Amino acid sequence: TGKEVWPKGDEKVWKAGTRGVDQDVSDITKSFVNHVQTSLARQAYNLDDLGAYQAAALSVRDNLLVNWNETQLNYTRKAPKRAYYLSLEFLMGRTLDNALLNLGLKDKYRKGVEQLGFNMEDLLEKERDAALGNGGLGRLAACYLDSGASQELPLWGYGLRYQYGIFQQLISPEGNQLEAPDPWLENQNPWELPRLDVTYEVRFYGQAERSGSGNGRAAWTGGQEVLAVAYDVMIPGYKTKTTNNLRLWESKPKRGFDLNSFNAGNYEGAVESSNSAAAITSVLYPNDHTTFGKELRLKQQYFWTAASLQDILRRFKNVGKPITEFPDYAAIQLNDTHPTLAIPELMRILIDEEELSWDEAWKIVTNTFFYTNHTVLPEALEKWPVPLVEHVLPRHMQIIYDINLYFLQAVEKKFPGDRERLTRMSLIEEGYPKQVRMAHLACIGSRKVNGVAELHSELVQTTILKDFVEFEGVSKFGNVTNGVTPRRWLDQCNFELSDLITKTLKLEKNVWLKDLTKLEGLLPFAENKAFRAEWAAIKQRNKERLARHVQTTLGLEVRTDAMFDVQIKRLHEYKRQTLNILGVIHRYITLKGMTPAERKKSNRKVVFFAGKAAPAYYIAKLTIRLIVNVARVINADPDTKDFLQLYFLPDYSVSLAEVLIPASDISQHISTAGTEASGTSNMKFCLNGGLLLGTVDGANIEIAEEVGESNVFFFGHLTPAVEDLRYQHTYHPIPIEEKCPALANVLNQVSAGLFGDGAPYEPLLNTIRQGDYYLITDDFDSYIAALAMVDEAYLDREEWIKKSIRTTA
Ligand code: 6GP
Repeated sequence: TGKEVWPKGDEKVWKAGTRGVDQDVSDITKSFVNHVQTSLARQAYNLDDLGAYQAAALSVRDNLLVNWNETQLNYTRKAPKRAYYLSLEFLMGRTLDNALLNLGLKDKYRKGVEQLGFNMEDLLEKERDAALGNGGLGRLAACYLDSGASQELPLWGYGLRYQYGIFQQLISPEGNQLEAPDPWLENQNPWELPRLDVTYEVRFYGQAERSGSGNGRAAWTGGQEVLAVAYDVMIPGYKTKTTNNLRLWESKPKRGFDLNSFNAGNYEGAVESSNSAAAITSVLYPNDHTTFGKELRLKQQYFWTAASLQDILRRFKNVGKPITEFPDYAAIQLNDTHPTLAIPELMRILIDEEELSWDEAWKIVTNTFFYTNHTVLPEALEKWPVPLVEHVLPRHMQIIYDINLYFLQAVEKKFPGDRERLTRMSLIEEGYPKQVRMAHLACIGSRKVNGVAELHSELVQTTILKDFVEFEGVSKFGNVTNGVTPRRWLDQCNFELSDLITKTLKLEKNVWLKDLTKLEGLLPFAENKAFRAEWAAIKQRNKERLARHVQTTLGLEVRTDAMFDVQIKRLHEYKRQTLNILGVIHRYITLKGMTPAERKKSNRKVVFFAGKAAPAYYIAKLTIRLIVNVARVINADPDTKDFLQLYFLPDYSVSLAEVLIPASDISQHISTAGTEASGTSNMKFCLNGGLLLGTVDGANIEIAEEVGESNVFFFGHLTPAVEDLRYQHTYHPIPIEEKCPALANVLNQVSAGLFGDGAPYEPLLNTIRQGDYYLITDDFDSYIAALAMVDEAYLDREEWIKKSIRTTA
């Protein structure tokens, strides 16, 4: 291809001018000072911690860029098959600390900034989280990027550069969640690189005219055209030069300004189109597990998939291969159904622009895409009203109808006369309005479909996609259990434990941090008393760090001579924070009924909650309110406050998780069986020596297989029982006083005003008293019994520490 020929000027001069990665402290201080003076236009006199953080970040970024450039050049030269992860969410958290650890430059930077009069920990605290995600799905995407780079795989992420990430959560004096915008780009973002030269046009609305010649082609014209501009975020691998890319798109008007309207004296009209283009990437939708069918969200999905595909195709074309070989050079992973429009969009490009036949195009498409499902909850399965799709994306609606036609013909051929099956499997759900079922489209347009833990993948195959397994064969469907990056979730957030592990295993840190099976080497040390003491001392210091954090952020005093019990995740009825808080109330009532002598014998406990509720999720918000008000009463009660404390930590984030997880003795993963696809924080807690209290659900099951059931506290009904129990609730309800007196008492105390006026909580309490879809009445007694087992186990501290070590191992 002639690519090896040096393209410009004298190669030697270029090479001599190429900056290496900083190696010693004096390089670091030089580049830091240089950024203070030339990038920030400041000096020692007016440099605060935020400015110093920015200078440090810019200097680290220079290092990342050196590696990034080399990695990308290498990919371009070698033209390997590349993987693309399309995700509407990337919950990255902070970058500086992670980048320093991955580059192996943390100690040197610490020394460097100290010489310049700063403290590294203070600078790290100045960084705002990049919170372009809601929860599990978005954090998983971030972990995959870290691991992809660390494993030196040619993996790029594609997402949106939202102006506002997930809202900031505030808690009002009454205990209500309030939402404030998250202006995370306010202080500039040193981790991104605007690529103003990488832009693509994306069309919306307009008309689609079929060519009429029977070749299936159409012309899509008119409507609105907006511009996608690339912003690149460097993703460093751990202890490797490989630095991958996360490309985020920002929307911009194609023409800043409509000159015709302006000349006609319509200034407002002239700016309007520019506003509506910019609005596309203005905000992350804060809903987790629900879809609302909003036009702007549909536009986000199309904008992002259309820009990403153009970019991927341009890169492929540079390789110079025929389009039929596209699947040999690109694999595109769909993170849930959000990017499913990529399927009809690639069909459109291949048919209308590349002029392939339908069959050729479909063959390419179905060898390119891979679909990951993240939930079987019906309210989370995306559906788009046909009239809306027709309006916003007229050509895509035609293509979806065509895909559906050929698909249903094939189904009819295999199952002749089975009308019900056709109705169930159709891409279009009948009704007013008709809706496009995105999971069906993602499934038939992909080469493989996976769930995210064994049980969940099984449920995908036996419930929501059962008909598709019967039609396409089971080999297309599989399981890929989630994982987490041990770099952030152990080495970075729990450096003392990480150092102890390194010392104990007698391995280089980078060896076990890239191969976690090595942790098994810790097992024999569970029997070593001195090792246990070190292990426990680290847990204790992590508790004190968390307590300091609560003290400085909320001004509250947390006891550190207690068991720390943690539940941190999005607020959702299926995750059953309600079960947890009702359990806390039960414990409180029990403690109140004890004599002081009896109380003294009981286990001290501090319970932490954190998590955001979708702004329109009324019941979830009531749960927060209940937690906050129970905390107020319990923490102030002189009878019990030494034995039970409760905290709701506002504004849960990746950074907060990094402080909470290492401090936990026990964490709760207590979803109704069959509802939590996997969970990933359960893995993080275990990695940090925290034990699990959970239901037999999601990845809890596989974790228990690894750590041994004796080290996990399981309770509750199993998945196969759930349907029957719900049936009984509806058709043979048993009064709660009879079925579960302990729970009835707890609910009545809340109603009666033990935690302030009970009336506001009635709608929440009634979800349990009537219907009880998430089976709180069925699982409460076994939950309380499991909590008692946890208490008992914790009283034997040496045995508990053994469990903790075994869990990590
Ligand atoms: C979540 C699942 O609820 C969680 O169990 C899983 O660990 C995580 O995805 C990663 O796979 N799902 C979502 O966050 C979501 O929005 C549509 O699903």
